[in-house]
Amino acid sequence: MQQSQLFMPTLREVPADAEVTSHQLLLKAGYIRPVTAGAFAYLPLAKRVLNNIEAIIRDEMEAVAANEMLVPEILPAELWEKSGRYATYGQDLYKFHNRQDRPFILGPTHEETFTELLGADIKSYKKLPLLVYQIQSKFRDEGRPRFGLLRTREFIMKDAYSFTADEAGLDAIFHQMERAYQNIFDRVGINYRMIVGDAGAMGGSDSREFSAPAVAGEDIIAFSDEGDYAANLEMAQDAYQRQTEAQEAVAPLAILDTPGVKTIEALAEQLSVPAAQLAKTIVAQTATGQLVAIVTTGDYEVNLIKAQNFLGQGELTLADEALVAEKIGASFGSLGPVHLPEDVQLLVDERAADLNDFTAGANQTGQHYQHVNWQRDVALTADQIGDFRLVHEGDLAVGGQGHLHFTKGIEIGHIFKLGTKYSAALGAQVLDQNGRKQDMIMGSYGIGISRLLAAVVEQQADEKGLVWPASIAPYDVHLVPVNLKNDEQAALTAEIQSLLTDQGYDVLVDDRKERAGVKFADADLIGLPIRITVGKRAAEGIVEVVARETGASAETTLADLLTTMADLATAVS
Ligand code: 9G3
Repeated sequence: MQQSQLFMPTLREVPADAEVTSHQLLLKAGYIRPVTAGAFAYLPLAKRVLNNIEAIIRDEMEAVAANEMLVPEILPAELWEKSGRYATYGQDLYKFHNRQDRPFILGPTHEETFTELLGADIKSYKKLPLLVYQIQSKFRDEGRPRFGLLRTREFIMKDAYSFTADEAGLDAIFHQMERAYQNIFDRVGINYRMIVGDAGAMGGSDSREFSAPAVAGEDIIAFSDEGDYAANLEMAQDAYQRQTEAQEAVAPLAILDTPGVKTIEALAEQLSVPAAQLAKTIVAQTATGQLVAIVTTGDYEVNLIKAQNFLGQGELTLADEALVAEKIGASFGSLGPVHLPEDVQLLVDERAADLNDFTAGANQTGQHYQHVNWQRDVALTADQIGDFRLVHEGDLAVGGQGHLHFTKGIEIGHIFKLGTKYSAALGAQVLDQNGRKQDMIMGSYGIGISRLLAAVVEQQADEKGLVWPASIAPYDVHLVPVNLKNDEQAALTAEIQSLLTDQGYDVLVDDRKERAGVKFADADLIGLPIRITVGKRAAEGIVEVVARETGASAETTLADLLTTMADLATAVS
């Protein structure tokens, strides 16, 4: 491709509203342009990267016998009324009416569509298992689209759906898709962590989230520096071992006046004891208004998500101070597990359950109990004890392999075991081998393709611009003649272009009438993996080859060009 014919509008500066690297560089390098908030145009270079990512995905989907299809983006509201999701997905769901004033949505995901479609024609278990997928735009009316391609209102997704007659069939496909996703992300060249969903939810572990570590990520991921443990922060677990023997009271319960002490730090200060030896109590409430007191050691924060999953009574929210004062009779900072009102449920984190002779709020404002002993002072049973804490960086990872570190992560893929949630709602049933009707068992599998493109940039760009892995770069080689008016340079450039093209390389020739400095800066900005400069030494048949990622370079002749490129490329990988 001659660069003089390429639509690649680079910018000197980038708009101030571009906050993250990928947004800034993709704008600056002429890869994307905003059309409206949360919706971008993919210019030629970005489209080529998307094509390359999609080719890898198609190859891996083919390998697991997935059928590529394409279904409509405009979907009848009735379809989503059957699953109940028309009502539950509020403002994020694009809704509209057609010329007959009938209600439609723009598809944010397609479980219902594929379930209805396959359910209409698949009636026997003999036709299963089936795996279908599409690569298609999705529409979600995000309240705050931002960070360029990382959070948009229209984005490109590969979404796949599996249909099996039983759980075993789902488990087999789920495992195959897990491997296929690892292959895809490895081939794309993105650094990622796989997060196992909470096993408790539906028997076996019900999901895998693929997260790309990057400062622009919206999730916080806790991962171990040894082994492959990784989890979203709200689910992450450390390897705490409970003490076994019960603990005797050391001294009688004593009231301590703690006027104005509102925080653990202030209490630790007053008592000259570490926060780890104090009990911290927060009060939450369930959707039905039931109060739940949750106790952790003073050095840990309460993890409401873990408590919520433990109780399984829907969302838990922090109770407000007025309600707590009314129901428990004390303000925040003086709450504790001793003498709680009967109707307040008590959960105790296992680290706190192992405290003895400790200080806790007395449930009287400005007062604490000292020398608390669980056995003597609190009617605590084993089923009230669990893991209700947010882990710390440096904690031993659950399973004891390595220590936990935190990183921001970008969710680039997610696979789920769905069971019969959609097939039951939409009547997608097959006759099983005993002739009985059975809802098809489903799984769904997504990759955010446009987000993946941006995640690669977040991880691999440098101060000069984009740096593409060879597997997805828009072109393989940037061929940069310094001065095409010079006959030797023009001839050698043409020879190299035809040699490389014959070898199957995609070559971008910078034939523009620009100074060398501008050409080199633009080459660094758009980030092709290999640059070949044809300059003064063309007369001797010598060109310079530069690897974009490492900056490694070598001078070589036409005869050795392919070898030199290969050497530099392996040095890169
Ligand atoms: C909606 C809206 C936003 C949504 C969803 C539905 C996320 C929704 C989860 C999924 C699950 C899987 C198939 C591919 C893999 C992911 N945001 N999700 O269902 F109506 Cl507005 O999309 N879908």
